[in-house]
Amino acid sequence: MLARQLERTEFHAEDAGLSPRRVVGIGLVIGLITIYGLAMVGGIMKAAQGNLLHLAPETFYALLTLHGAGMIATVVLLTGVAHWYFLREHLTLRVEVLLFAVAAIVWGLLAAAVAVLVGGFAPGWTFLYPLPFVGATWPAWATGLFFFGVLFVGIGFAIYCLDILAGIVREYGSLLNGLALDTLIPRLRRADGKVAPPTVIAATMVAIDGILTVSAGTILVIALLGRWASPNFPIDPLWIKNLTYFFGHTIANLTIYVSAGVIYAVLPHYTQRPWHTNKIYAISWTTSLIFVPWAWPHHLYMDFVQAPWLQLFGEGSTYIASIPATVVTIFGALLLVYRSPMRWRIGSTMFVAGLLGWLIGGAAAMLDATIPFNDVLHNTLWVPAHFHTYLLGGVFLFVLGFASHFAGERAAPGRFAKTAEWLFFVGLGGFLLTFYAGGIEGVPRREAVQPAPGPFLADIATGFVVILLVGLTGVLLETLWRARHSAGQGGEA
Ligand code: HEM
Ligand SMILES: [Cu+2]
Repeated sequence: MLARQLERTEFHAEDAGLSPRRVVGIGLVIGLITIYGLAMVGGIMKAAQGNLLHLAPETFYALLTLHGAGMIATVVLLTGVAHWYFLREHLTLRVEVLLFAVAAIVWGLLAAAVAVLVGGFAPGWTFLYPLPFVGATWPAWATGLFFFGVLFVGIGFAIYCLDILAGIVREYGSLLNGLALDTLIPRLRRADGKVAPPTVIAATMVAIDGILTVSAGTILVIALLGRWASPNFPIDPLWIKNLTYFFGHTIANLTIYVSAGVIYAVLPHYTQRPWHTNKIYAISWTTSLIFVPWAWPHHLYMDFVQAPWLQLFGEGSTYIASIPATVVTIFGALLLVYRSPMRWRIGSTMFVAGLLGWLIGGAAAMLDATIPFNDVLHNTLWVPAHFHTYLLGGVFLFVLGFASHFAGERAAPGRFAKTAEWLFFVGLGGFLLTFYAGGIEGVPRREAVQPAPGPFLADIATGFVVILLVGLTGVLLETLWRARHSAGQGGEA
């Protein structure tokens, strides 16, 4: 009786006109607008590091904090909704849950934006203890609000992950089957012979590691909120630095694995060939599942008080976590594209270019995670160089590719779209190269005022950012135009 009554009063998003496609569209539009704004903030930072613009250092560090935290939360949102869109073909997922997750992340983003833009919160996106508290140029409320924002983003992502895990168990019987381990262990095989496709394998890995990451993030934020409420709250700096990077490294890293799930689902639309599961996917993704949460110590190589075994374990885990999944995805994609009747659209070009960004950025990351190289590259511009390669030049391209697909991009791009795409890629490549050049020259990262040749390189970078933004504007306009002209029809390539 009560259950029935509850059911009647329960909120159904569909009744409010919020179809799954609509909610995905809302997440996509909010995310793309946010990224566009934060990319402009990135350009302003480069201009300020060069000679083109003057910013007070407090303002620079506040923008740096906003850009970093905002970008990470936004790509979690964007890759999340994109993957969810395809996962619904295999799992029963509730649109209400997605809506709630999107709302939580957006609230978190808004809280962080107020903390930074109004309050002036500026310790960098990793808010490494004791930076948020010592020598702060901002009021205490901004610190608290920012942490609540992080908590909200975490809650949104955790809810998203939990609904996916429940969906996988309902559909495939267990999480082991979600990883397609039944291809290896006959005992797990289902009577109906159903095996999880690669996009579901990726979802299983991401959702399990996602819950783990958010749990660590929650402990971290509660500890920091404790310190915020009472200055005598005991915090061990080494413990919290480990926790900070367990959370920060892993959540940023997971966006690549979510993207892989999107690639598995979307590329077959362009190549007109299915992407099948086999034992190699089960092994690679289970390996990533186990080792991704152990890669964070590569952020602590400089901390001589850290246990040496953990340093070596972190180095090994970094390789083991990333190589297998990257290799199977890139090989799989090449096999799918090779000699296929590939339809070259903005969407498919973005996906193929994004794979290249993933590969190059991943290799540059691996170099930095190798102890003798880290001795030289640690906290130089090499670090933002490599992660912008696979986040901006990888994950973001997958998001743009998804947006084109979602908009229903049927015909080949015209002159306008092709020009926009070229400008975007030229700007992107030039921007990234100046970052790497700064790294090789040993210019430190996270500095409002850099030693030479930092400012010179920043001026060149700013020019490339302008080109990138002009191209991006064109690509987004084209996508919008396509969406208007195929309104109401599914997102077929
Ligand atoms: C046109 C696009 C972009 C531009 C111009 C840009 C520019 C910048 C600049 C200048 C910095 C500071 C580097 C330093 O000196 O330490 C930075 C940091 C950062 N960016 Fe971007 N970026 C862009 C896109 C992205 C994207 C797409 C992401 C993630 C998805 C991202 C994530 C970050 C992060 C996490 C940091 C580090 C913040 C910190 O150190 O606390 N950026 N970016
Ligand atoms: Cu890392």
